[in-house]
Amino acid sequence: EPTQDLSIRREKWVGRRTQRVEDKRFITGTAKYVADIRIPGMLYAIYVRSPHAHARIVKVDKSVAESVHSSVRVFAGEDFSDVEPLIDHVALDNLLRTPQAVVSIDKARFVGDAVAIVVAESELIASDAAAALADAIEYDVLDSVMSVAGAEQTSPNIHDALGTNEIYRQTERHGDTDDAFARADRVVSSTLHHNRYGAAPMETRGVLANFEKSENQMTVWSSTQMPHFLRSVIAGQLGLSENRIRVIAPAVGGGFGQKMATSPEEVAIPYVAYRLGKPVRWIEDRREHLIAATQAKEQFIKLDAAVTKEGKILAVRGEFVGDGGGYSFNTESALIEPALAGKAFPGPYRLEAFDETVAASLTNKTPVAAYRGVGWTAANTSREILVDDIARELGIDPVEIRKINMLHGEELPYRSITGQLYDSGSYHESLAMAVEKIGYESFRERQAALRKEGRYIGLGISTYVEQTAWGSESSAQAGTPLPSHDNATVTMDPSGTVLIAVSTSCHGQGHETSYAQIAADGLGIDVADIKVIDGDTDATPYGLGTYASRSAVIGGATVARASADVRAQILRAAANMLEVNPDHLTIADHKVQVIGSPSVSLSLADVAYAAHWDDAVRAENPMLTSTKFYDPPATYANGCVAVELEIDACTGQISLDRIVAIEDCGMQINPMIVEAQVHGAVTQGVGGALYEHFKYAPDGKPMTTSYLEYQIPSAADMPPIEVYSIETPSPFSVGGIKGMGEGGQIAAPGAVANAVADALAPFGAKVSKLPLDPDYVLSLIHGVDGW
Ligand code: MCN
Ligand code: SMO
Repeated sequence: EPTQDLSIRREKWVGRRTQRVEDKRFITGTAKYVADIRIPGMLYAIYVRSPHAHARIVKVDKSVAESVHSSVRVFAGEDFSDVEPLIDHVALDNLLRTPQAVVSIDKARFVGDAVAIVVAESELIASDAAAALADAIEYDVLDSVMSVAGAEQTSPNIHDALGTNEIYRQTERHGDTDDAFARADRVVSSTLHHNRYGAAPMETRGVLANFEKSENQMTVWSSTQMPHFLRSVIAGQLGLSENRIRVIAPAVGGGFGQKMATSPEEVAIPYVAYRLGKPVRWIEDRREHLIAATQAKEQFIKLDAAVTKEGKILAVRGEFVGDGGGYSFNTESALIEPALAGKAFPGPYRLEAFDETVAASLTNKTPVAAYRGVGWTAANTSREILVDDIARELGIDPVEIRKINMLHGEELPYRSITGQLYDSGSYHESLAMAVEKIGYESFRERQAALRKEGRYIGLGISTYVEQTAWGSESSAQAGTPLPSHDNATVTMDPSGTVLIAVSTSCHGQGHETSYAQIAADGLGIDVADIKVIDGDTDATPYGLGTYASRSAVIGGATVARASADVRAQILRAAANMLEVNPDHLTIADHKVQVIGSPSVSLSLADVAYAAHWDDAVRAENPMLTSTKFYDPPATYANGCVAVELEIDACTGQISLDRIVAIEDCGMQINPMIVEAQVHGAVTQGVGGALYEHFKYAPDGKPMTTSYLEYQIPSAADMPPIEVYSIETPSPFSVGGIKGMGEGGQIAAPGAVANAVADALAPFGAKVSKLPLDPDYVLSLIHGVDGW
């Protein structure tokens, strides 16, 4: 056997619908989240946050809070003067930076901006003291900027030093759009105000930090997706040595991208603990979460498409303007939305030319950061709406127009006009499957019949390409280059059971099961013989954690490679014991066997024991362990979502009847997990299409501060989601795996929007904003916006 098996072994476990091993502790309530961890003597932190969208902070009178109780201590902006402000690292020229102090000193730039942290021996005392302080803080309230329109003009400037609120604007021309527009029979235009919505994890954010002075040791528990990266950031901002910091992500109740970049709180709370020499914890409440945790996805997209009368889309001119909120979110960027949208815009379609204008501006709203399908949701939704608009204008069937413009599998690998290298895919096959499964043909008849009765049903289709496997290459192809580095360590102990330590950091996706499946097939053992640990920087090798649907490809490959290496070590040890050539051995069902004569075998446990304790056997490598690295090429998953719905023309209410989702993520490790991921992502996409939007009053006061006003879909709102798979392996990645965690949210909103426009075609409806709440739907019917 080769010592370095670069493919993933697929025997008993990989590809099987294995029940998730981690779920028992989640379902029985025994999983430990940050809020469950208690350290004797720990102090409770409560934030005092700005009630104003834009205001100078004039005076923070700490004595008001400190007189509430002897245990109260207040940390205001100036107390963090030796903490480096947070800044984004995206390596793009012409991007203006907006350094963010972990607690603001000069100004509040959105309602919820941190102005002080109050710490006390109990949560109640801290709350009382924080409330007293909040009433006493003096502000000089400024005009607030609530729109990206005119952002390049000055006044008022959200960051005084910048002289503008527009922090980036760049046009990249791919191919000759002028020529394509000159040749076009028609130009079809479409605009989309993509709504501002965001992650709604069951667990809000939370940090517990403990600085033990005698040990010179800082331990930080945080509900994070990126423990190692957070450790690097804390070390840098606080000036501590990195090996003295241990970051632990205990059970994390959902992240969805929001817990990816470092929050100011994740630096401020450790600093307070460091200063006090005591454990300090902060747990965000839901209202705080809805105003202070990052929001997402708001963009203004303008598209002009040059098309032929036969329905060929020659070229597009696109403008993507992101509304970044009060700061270009540190360690990420206000660009993540519009920049990723621009690069992903072509999706599965051929374009001869594309003008890509990307801009990001600041407003006095909560900063925008990652949320499942960053940039890609808006890009996909706007593009799929445009494609339907073109079809309607030309009188071509929406399925037909997609077929005309879509890449065929044989054309792949294919470099898109924006430079994304699609590895492989099943664009036509996924569309065909969606059309078949949703019953497209018979639908049209039903629709026509129902329309005569005054009932409006609609069917919408949205195809997508999902960029996955974020390593250095993928992030560069996305337009926001960042290097990456990930590893896994696989170790077999003397009894023959296995520990896997990974640098990805699961927060709901099912990695314990998926990785165990890979190692089980790699080592000829069962999932039950394997323990997977992640989310602890002292116990796992360095890496960037879990986001951008990278873990299956990267974590899967590092585990496969390290397992292959350990397998080779086992075979060498067994070869010593059996006095045969290791090439003549294989592993199956907990045994090392001679190929062709399975009766000559050793139990894995005996080999592992000997490899540890028998100096004649353990030879050159005393431990059955291996750490492997992987920084993958980009891989692109694809699929298609089809939605059938009905609109009540009197109330504007939408009811979803059916959702069909076709997923192609290459080789699947666990089809049951893939299916569940599609369920979650599609549901979040439906939330964005129909319900979710962070609303602000004209003065910048948030109007969606609880789940009464910020509505997310419940099980009752969702029809069953029918998921079907196609497996087109990636020719580039280890094992042919592609990621898939975001596809549903990328595709579903476009399918919903197109279904609404289809249902309301008799009214000439054209969707130009989201969500499709009843008010907006009625305006589409009656032709008056703001009905
Ligand atoms: N998988 C598989 N076979 C494949 C691809 C994936 O079996 N070919 C499995 C993986 O093993 C993994 C899951 O599907 O268990 C998702 O894998 P992947 O697409 O690699 O995505 P990540 O594990 O890197 O997760 C990140 C992705 C993102 S970016 C967001 S946002 C999101 C999502 O996952 N956040 C989630 N799904 C989430 N699910 C939960 N429960 N909670 C979140 O916060
Ligand atoms: S938004 Mo997902 O964590 O990339």
